[in-house]
Amino acid sequence: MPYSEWTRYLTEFSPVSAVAAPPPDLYCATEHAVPVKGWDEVGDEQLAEFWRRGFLIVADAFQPSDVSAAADAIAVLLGGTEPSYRPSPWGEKHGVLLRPGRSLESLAGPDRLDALVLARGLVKHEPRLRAMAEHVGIRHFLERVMDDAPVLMHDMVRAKPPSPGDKPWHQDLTHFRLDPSSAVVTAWIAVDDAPLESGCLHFIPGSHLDGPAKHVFDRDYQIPDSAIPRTGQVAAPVTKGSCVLLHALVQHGSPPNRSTGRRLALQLTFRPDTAVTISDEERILAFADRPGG
Ligand SMILES: O=C(O)CCC(=O)C(=O)O
Repeated sequence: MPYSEWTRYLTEFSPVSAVAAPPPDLYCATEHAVPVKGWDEVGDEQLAEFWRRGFLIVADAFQPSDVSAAADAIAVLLGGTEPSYRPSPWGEKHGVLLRPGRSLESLAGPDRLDALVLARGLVKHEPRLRAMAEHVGIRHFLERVMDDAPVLMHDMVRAKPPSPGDKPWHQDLTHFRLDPSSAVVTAWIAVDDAPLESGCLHFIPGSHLDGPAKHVFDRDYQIPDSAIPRTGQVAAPVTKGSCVLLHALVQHGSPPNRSTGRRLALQLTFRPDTAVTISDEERILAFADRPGG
C-alpha cells in the first residue's frame, strides 16, 4: 500500500472491532499464564521469562484501595469537572469513545464510565492515575528491561463492555514512531477482574522475537486473522490489581467480553528515554508494507 493511501486510511478508518465479531476460532488458547504474586517476586528468572515469552503477569501489583481510587479518578475525569480535561466526542482532543447509542450529553460521570469503550491521555490530569504510572514496582521492572530511564509516552483506558467485538491481534509498537529494536513496554493494569469470559488478553508467546508483523485495516488496524497461529496461544485471565507487562512487539489481542459486566483496564506504554525515533514512512514500511499475512 503506498504511503499516501496508508495515511488516508489511518485518518478515515474507524475501528469496528468493538462491535464486529471475530472468526469463531481466532482465540483458542489452551494454556493460562501463571502470574507471580507481587513485585517482590519479580527477580532475574522472571525478567528472563519476560524476554523469552514477551510478557509477565504480576498479581496483587496494586492494593485494592489504589484500584478503586483509579476507577473513581477515571469517573471524575469523564464527568468533566476537572478543568484541564474536558471529555469530547471521539476524534477530538480528550475524545472519548462510548458504546454505540450512548452520548456524553445524556450521561453523568459514573454512567459515562459504564458506557465507556476508550479514552486516552488521562494520566497527567489525575494524581491517582499518576501515582499508578509512577509505581516503584513498575519503574524498577522497566529500568531493568530497558537499561535506561522509562518514559511514559501513551496512556489509555479501555473499558471493554459486553459486546460481540474483539480487540484484534496486533503489536503495540505499530502505533509509535520508534525504532522497532527499542525495548518498549506496556503495563496493562486490571481495574476490574478480567477472567476468560470477559475477554482477557491473549498472547502468542515469543512472537516479539520475530520483529514487526504485517498489519492491515480490517476490523481494526491489526494483524490479519489468517496470519494468527491457532496453536500455542496463551490466555492471561487476571484479578483486579494485576499488572500485565508486555513487550510492544509481542502479538496479542482479546476476544469479546461475553460476561455481563464491564472490564476496565489502564494501559500505560513506556519507552526508553534514549529510544531512537523513526519517521511515519519508516514505521509504515516496517509494519504495513511487509509482505505476508
Ligand atoms: O484490553 C484489551 O482487551 C486489549 C487492549 C490492547 O491490547 C490494546 O489496546 O493495545
